[in-house]
Amino acid sequence: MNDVVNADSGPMTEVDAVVIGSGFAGLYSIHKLRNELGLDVQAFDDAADVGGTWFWNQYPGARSDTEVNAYCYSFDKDLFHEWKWSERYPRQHEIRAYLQHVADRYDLRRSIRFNTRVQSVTWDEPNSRWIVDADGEKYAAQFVVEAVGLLSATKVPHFAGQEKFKGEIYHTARWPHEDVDLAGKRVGVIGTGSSGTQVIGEIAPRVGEMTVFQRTPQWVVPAKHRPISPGLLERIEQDYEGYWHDVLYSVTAFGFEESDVAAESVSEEERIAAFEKQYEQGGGFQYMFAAFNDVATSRIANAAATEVIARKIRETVKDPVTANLLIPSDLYAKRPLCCDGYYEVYNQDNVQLVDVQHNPIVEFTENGIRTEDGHEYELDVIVLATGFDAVSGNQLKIQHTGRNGVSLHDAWKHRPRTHLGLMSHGFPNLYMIYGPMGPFTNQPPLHEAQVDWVAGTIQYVRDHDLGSIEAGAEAEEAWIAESDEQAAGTLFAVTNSWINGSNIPGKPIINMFFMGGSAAYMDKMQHEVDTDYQENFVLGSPVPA
Ligand code: NA7
Repeated sequence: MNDVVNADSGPMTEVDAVVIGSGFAGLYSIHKLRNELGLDVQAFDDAADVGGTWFWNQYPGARSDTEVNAYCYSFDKDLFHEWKWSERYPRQHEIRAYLQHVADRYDLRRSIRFNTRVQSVTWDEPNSRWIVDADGEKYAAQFVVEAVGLLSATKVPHFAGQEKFKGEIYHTARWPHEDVDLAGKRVGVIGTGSSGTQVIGEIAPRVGEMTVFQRTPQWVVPAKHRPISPGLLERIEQDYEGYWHDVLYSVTAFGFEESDVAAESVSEEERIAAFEKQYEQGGGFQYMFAAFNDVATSRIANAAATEVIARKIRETVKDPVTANLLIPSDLYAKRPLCCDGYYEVYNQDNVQLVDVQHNPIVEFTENGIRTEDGHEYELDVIVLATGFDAVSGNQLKIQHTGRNGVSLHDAWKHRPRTHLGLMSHGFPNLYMIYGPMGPFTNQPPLHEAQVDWVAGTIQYVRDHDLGSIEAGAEAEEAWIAESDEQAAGTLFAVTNSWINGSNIPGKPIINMFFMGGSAAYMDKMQHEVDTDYQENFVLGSPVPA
């Protein structure tokens, strides 16, 4: 790390690479670039510690709904062996402790400046490097790796009169780190996605009264939490390489066996029986991808999947009016949810469900929430489980100025644009881990695969003294076209959710993922390596001496 004074830009620190974020992807990026490639790396995180999404989402009930054998790092077998997970779906504090352990084990903290937000990154064309403004301090780096999180930019709707409310308001993704005492209180929850269902299920037994303000119900299957299957992690260690290869060369990279049978190809009775069985085994992605392979693409398969869940809701929820309100009218094509005991909550005497789709919230009052029918719900605490400006949200919070002074806001005015979900034309040497049009999969294994790919390109640029690598304009166009075509064949494209940006008013409603599956995505990345990046990238000129 060198401190230098640049005539144009003032004092700044020179490093080889800047990493933004210290969640799963950021930590591995620091390790890979610094400990393996030997680069001088400076990382930033606006949180007070490592963890990324698992630092911020401290709300009661927060946990992963990916089975833990695929929700961890694979790059070091010793790490896999030594960390002892306690549950099939680990809770937030356990995942955060794991990431803290990783930071310590690989001595990563010394490269991270916490409580520091990167405000802008500006391409310095003559010197083939980025000028990074981190809360006013300047850094110059040839490479920037943005590991800023797919679901990190919180969506906090502003309700009329919000400032009048005398109680406490918490967003699930900005939950205080100190204990929030909810015992005996009147709690209102707005939002019934993953975060909402988890928080509702967790706090219902201890609050005084709970009012759930539901705009759109979602299909929820049980998680069936249980200890990790005995011997599973040991069996994985016996064929460690083979296991992780199979995870990556699957469709979803979730580490469970995906079905290769189409629901459309079997009888209705067989369909229903398979979904019943899967429901009993638990798990949202399993329900969508392990029973059949066409739930996300075939309306027939989708209808059979929801028929079973709807019946379970009716069987579980005693009040038929409440049960009906909980049954979605749309397709099963949002991010699939799982939560134990969710529907059972509505049988508790202290829980009421308010349908704010037909009776919208009009304002927050001093004492609670008023709906259109004039009713005022008196509350002590309001929980906003209202989600995220997903996928592109965090990237766009950073002011990027790329080649020829073009901003990322302008380049992405009509839609986010990338090649491989990793690099955007006009922004050389700038990598976005899990950026827009990246793979629609379980994240940690793909984070590692993407960071390995990034490290490969950095090594290539340095070995060949190229200065820069940039996604080609045509390659970007082709990637967007291919991603859109694949997404158009799925039901995610016609269902409102953060997956297509429709949860944010004013955001372009557009495909934001590569839905061709993890294996196909891995092949795409490998193709670039095999062709020496000559086909789809612009390789820059040597760095001036
Ligand atoms: P989601 O899945 O985007 O859910 C947000 C919820 O909040 C959803 O039920 C929304 O209803 C509701 N919402 C949002 N704004 C409002 C307003 N203004 N009024 C009423 N209700 C509102 O976010 P999560 O945090 O649960 O999960 C996001 C991902 O994080 C999840 O999929 C995992 O991958 C981890 P709507 O559907 O918009 O009617």
